[in-house]
Amino acid sequence: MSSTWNKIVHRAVAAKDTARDFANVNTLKLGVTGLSGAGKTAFLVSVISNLLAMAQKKGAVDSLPRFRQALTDESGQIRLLDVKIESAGSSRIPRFAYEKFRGKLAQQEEPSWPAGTDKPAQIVLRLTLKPRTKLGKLKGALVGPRVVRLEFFDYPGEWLLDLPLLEQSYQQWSTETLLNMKEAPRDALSEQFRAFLGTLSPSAPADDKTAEHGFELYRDMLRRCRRDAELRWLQPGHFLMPGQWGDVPLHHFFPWAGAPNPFPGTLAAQLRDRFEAYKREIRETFFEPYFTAFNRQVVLVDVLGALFAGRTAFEDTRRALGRIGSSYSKLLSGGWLFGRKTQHVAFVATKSDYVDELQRPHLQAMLESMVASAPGAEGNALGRRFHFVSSIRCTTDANEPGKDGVTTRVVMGTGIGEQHQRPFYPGIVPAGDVPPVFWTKPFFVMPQLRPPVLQPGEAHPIDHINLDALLVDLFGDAL
Ligand SMILES: Nc1nc2c(ncn2[C@@H]2O[C@H](COP(=O)(O)OP(=O)(O)OP(=O)(O)O)[C@@H](O)[C@H]2O)c(=O)[nH]1
Ligand SMILES: [Mg+2]
Repeated sequence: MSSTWNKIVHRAVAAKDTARDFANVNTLKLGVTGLSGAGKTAFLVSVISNLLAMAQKKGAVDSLPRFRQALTDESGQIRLLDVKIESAGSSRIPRFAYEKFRGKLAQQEEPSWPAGTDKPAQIVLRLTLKPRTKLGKLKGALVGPRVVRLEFFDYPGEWLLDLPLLEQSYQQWSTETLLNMKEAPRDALSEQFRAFLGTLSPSAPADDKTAEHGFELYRDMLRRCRRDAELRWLQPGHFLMPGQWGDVPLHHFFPWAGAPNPFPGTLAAQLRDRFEAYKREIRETFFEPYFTAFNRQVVLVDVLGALFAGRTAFEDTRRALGRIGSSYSKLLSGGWLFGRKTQHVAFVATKSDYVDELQRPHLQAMLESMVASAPGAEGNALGRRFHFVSSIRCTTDANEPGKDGVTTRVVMGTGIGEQHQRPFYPGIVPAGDVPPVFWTKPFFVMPQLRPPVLQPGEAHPIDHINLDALLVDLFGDAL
């Protein structure tokens, strides 16, 4: 897509939004982002199900009490009149398959979690509200009730890793990536790729086959880093999740610092040009049209998953988050990233139901220290907030009596494929920075848990932790 075409699309969308505003309809674009497996899809399913349930007053429990409180007026009446999923119209972005995902989670015999996301998807919730102010009431009398459209956007988590890459030149990216490859366990996992680099001459001519072969070796290394070592700082993101493009020549490059100032017609110039073309493509097809159009963003992080994957994997996730956090700081301050729309970003530790109530705030503290760990991320903290949640709560807290009379705090849950509930004791989660002593003991193995029994249908509450507080913080002010 050319940038002129992008501008035309942007203006058309903006004009549509202005016309809607006039008719008492406001649109809020919400980006649900996070590394792969962070819990984005589960989060969206739970948010939608709980909001629909709240509006339709389904379920004996009030599943979003703090959200309800935020929407209650002085006379004690709730201002939310209705929530509906809006028709997808003629959108060219696939509709988020909410009903399918929820249906599978609610299967009685064998409930199943959504599969990993491989392409972007969108869903729009239409909230009808009683006006908040006198002026709003007047406007309501003239042009109809107040409507807030919440546009949620879900996409493959791998793509978030391309955000910091946009800031780098091919030389900078290559130098940094190759330096990282010298550290364990990347050093062993990248042996074949590095041996290939050793065969290249700085003056080698441009050649499609060599570029493709190097790309394959590099991509296979990224896959092994993820599969065998659970590493997360794996760029470019589209190499692991190519999306609609599949395997195309645009991807056929790899990091190489062997010829810093290449002449035209050489392999090094070909790789550099493809890297720049890749940056242009992701900027124009993903970051500009979607990412930067968001008014609010939620960045979900599986802090516990990173912690229990061991020190190297944890440090790697921290590096990825720190770099992403620093890119977000620039985004929030209207820096290099195409102007400013995002008003705030909420960083959220997910799956907090794996630990008991006393430890959940530790996850938030750890996330804060992870995000602030990169150079540049600690400054400009404006607009960054932190939370812990569980979108779909699979456990209950309990006290487990020990043989010596000492009680241990546990969570009770059922592993996937198991029939009975049992206690899980993940140990103590450090609050904030992880001290070196933490890595000296064996880790808790985090099993995938069976989702709770859900009522079938699209508008029933789903048990969660803190989702209501997050929703208030994320868009309560805009309702
Ligand atoms: N116990 C528990 N597990 C959760 C929760 N949320 C997500 N999970 C687990 O985390 C896994 C990944 O969640 P997804 O929502 O698919 O993650 P994602 O961020 O969409 O991942 P990609 O689509 O691959 O980027 C799920 O299959 C569940 O096993 C939660 O609140 N509690
Ligand atoms: Mg997903």
